Amino acid sequence: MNVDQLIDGILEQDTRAIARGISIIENRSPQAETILRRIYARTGRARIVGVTGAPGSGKSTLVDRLIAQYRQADLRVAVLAIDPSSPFTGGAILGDRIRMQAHGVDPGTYIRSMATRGHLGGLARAAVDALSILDAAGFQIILVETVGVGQDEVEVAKTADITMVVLVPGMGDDIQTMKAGLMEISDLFVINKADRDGVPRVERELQALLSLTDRSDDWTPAIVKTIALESVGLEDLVSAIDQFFAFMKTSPRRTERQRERTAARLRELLQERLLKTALQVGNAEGEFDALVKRVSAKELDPYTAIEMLMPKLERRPIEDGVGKF
Ligand SMILES: Nc1nc2c(ncn2[C@@H]2O[C@H](COP(=O)(O)OP(=O)(O)OP(=O)(O)O)[C@@H](O)[C@H]2O)c(=O)[nH]1
Ligand SMILES: [Mg+2]
Repeated sequence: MNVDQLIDGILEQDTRAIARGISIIENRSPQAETILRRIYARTGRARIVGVTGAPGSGKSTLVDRLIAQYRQADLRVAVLAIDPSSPFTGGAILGDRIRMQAHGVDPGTYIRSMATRGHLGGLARAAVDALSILDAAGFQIILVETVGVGQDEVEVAKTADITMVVLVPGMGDDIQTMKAGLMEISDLFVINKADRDGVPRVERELQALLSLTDRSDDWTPAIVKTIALESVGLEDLVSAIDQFFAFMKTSPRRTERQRERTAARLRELLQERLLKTALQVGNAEGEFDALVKRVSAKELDPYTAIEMLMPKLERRPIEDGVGKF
């Protein structure tokens, strides 16, 4: 499969091409950029639903049940599961595969795991690019499962159109310590394992916390109770997701949110590109490495080292395509 065939395959919703495309992105192979450039115009139609929450809160079970709901409505659904790397949950990956297998042969669903480790350019970057592939491939719903612990995961959640946070009864004071960052990006809360004791308490604490959170778009995050294992509350969850999209459609914040995301993405790409160029230019004669040695040996402080490198970067002529920075 050459790049043209691969891109055509992705746009024609061919599972093998989609899988290849995502692998190319994961490995940051040279074709990655070509693919991403060429499919960009075809993205922006999918509803990207981020599912985050503590390890074991039932995210995968919920995702699995959501697939069933959306398939019933005849929507094509993709899942991007960002594997938890924590040693407590590392073993869940196999379980996830088995549980989600029920949909494995359905061409209207596509499920993909991405490893948290070993991504050049960061996990968030690889995940966002993989989302573009799934979006261009015409999946109407893309569910992204992340464990709400690390910065990378919060970054991924930020790229979703809607982020739901899965909580469970008995979290006790954990809700109070829930990352402020996570609170801000949560559009919807799910209290899963509602078959357990302590639902009213989590709900109360959540409401108290919500009353303190000020959202610029005036959306009031819904709280939905589910028993994922028994598919209880799933219709409510789907309709809460729909309501959010309906709200966003008319919200003046929508364009703004879109622009913020685009700006963040461009900034990230720019940063990556400038750093790469700077290191190439700055180290053409081994200057960067020499400075590293001197700073490590405490002969020089890092701030002075950078000041010593800057003139070299600034002298770089514009003609060779890089310009001044
Ligand atoms: N009692 C009860 N158990 C549930 C419910 N939903 C999920 N579980 C169980 O909770 C455990 C964890 O579920 P997962 O879906 O793997 O949770 P997860 O959040 O994806 O976990 P990680 O990916 O490891 O972070 C499993 O044993 C599920 O069977 C529920 O509604 N009630
Ligand atoms: Mg899981």
